[in-house]
Amino acid sequence: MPHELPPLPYDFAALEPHIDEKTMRLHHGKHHQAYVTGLNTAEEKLAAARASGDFGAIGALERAIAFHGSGHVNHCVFWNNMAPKGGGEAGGALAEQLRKDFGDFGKFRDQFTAASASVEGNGWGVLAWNPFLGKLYTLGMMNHQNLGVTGSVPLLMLDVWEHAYYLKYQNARPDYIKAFWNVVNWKDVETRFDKAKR
Ligand code: MN3
Repeated sequence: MPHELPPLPYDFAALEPHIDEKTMRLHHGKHHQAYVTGLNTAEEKLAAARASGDFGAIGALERAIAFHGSGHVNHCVFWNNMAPKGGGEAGGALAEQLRKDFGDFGKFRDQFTAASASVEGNGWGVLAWNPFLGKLYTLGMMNHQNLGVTGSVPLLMLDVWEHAYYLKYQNARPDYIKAFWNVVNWKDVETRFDKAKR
């Protein structure tokens, strides 16, 4: 079964004024769609390689699946990490874990902001839970697909590719990151943490 682009969980204009409608339309309909298409194409080629027994391109195909597959998954997490009337601070068990691993919510927010701002070129700011080490980590992730410590589960993801903010914020990535905190859907992040801990 081919992968499909899921609809946004809110209207394209719902995150205004923090994230503008035009950016959301292009980002979801063009960029995210391209990762879904790229993943399907690479999986078809890999199936053809299995059928023919010619695995000459397996390295390139697996890299394409890692890139497009991660692009698809990351955007699915990112859209749901945001909501109109979002913002504020984390609650529940996540709030407790953030205090344990970062000191307090403000220190976590500063570290996540710095990690997101520090990404060279395209990438993501990530808060991830590592069930093996029992700890939350932040990460400035390059492209779509390096997730730091093996086995980490992404909880909160901020797209810092220029396509995510350039129309409204131009080169001012720090302003976009600041605006992001107003639309974070903490209920969604808390639910992801609760599931990842189970
Ligand atoms: Mn993107």
